[in-house]
Amino acid sequence: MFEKIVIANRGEIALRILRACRELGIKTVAVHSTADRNLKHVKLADESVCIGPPPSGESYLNIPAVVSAAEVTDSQAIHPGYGFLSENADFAERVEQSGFVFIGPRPETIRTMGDKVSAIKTMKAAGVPCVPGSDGPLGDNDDENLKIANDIGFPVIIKASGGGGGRGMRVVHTEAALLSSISLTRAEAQAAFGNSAVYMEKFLQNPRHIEIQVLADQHGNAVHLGERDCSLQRRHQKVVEESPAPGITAEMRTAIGQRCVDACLKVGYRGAGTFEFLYEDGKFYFIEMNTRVQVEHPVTEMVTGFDIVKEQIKIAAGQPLSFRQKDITWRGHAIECRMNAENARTFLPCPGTIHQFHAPGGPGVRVDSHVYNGYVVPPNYDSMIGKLIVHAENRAAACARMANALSEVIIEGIETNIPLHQSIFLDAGFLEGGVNIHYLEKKLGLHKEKK
Ligand code: MV4
Repeated sequence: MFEKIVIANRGEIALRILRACRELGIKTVAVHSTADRNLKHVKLADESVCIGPPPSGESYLNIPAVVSAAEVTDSQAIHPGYGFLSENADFAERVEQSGFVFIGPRPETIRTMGDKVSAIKTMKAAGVPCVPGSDGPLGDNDDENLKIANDIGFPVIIKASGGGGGRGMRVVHTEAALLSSISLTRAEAQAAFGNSAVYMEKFLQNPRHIEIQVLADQHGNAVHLGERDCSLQRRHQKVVEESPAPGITAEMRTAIGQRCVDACLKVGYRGAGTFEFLYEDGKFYFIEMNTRVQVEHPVTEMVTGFDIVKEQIKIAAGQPLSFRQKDITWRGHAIECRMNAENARTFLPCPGTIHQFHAPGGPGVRVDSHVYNGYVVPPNYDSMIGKLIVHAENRAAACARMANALSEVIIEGIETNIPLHQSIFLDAGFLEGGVNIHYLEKKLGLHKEKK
């Protein structure tokens, strides 16, 4: 096992990684910006290194600074968390070239999955069901592109290969709008990602977002930990996540989970990963793979009992998975609410000082948060200040537990989305379960009518 690792992140996930390290007897190095000297994990870490000023570009995204921190502290590995450098193949490569272990997949895997055309091609070849589409980047032949769209059937969606997570996409409803939409998406993709490659898929109108968590070691073992339903989102920001997904049977879980496991083995996947699917009319369609630990990993941990972050570290250290697929069972239901420092009406970030913070508690309640009384939410980073996770015997009990837990939360000094969460846990449609990706925006009245 590693003796010492660098935690190349901040906030709740940095604290989450630190806790995993402590349980594994690994020393920790916190790297932080000047704005983050007082973060909880910086105080708790064995060592800390300031790597730059508040803007992420000059600190958490500064590859030489992060690698140097590993060098000066004589660390053996780097955990990237989520966001920042976590899915940067060049960073993973630099980490390994410098003689450290990157706690995540091989750099080539990160590169393949970062390019959405190559990710889909890889997964399709590995037997993972994908959305009917162009099966590759679109060329410059207008007639060919019109034929592809007509074969798929309108509406279609044009997506940037360098995009992902909702960036660089355009829905096209008619043949008349197709060619200009392709040109426009191409130009935007070039400007945003330095990559003009775009591809086409059938546009699914009312899908749910369901994803499969996997773990794969370096000894040819891979397992899935079931699914999460992340359909409740606003502007591609997830708001509530849960596991299991309402209505997904054990048979369906095994069927799609096994496809993901087979794909992991086929591509030589290493570490934790997430297969993102759209789910509509009883069918799963792969859209993207995330090669990092995800914000919502706790709901999977609560229902399976496995510690995903500890498993990531053990896999990176070369240990074989200590369990097989048959050892994995799912118990009860878990739900996560992302707690954000944001304005209730505008959803704009609301940085400032948290004068009072009281976390809820009791059986089946977990709070993953780095904040404390007097904590200052800096304006430079994501507005998420923590996650409230509940676990109970079934979905109804979990919803009731969440409503109670939300009523116990005290966060004073800044505005938060706790009132939004409270309204969600009073919403009949949500409480029924199985809402689609448009549900929350419709509820909030943000749904734009089609022209
Ligand atoms: C789609 C889609 C419908 N059909 N692809 C948005 C985020 C990115 N990961 C993929 N996204 C979508 N891709 C096809 N072929 C609808 C979305 C989408 C969406 C997906 C998941 C969660 C929320 C979403 C909100 C709007 C659109």
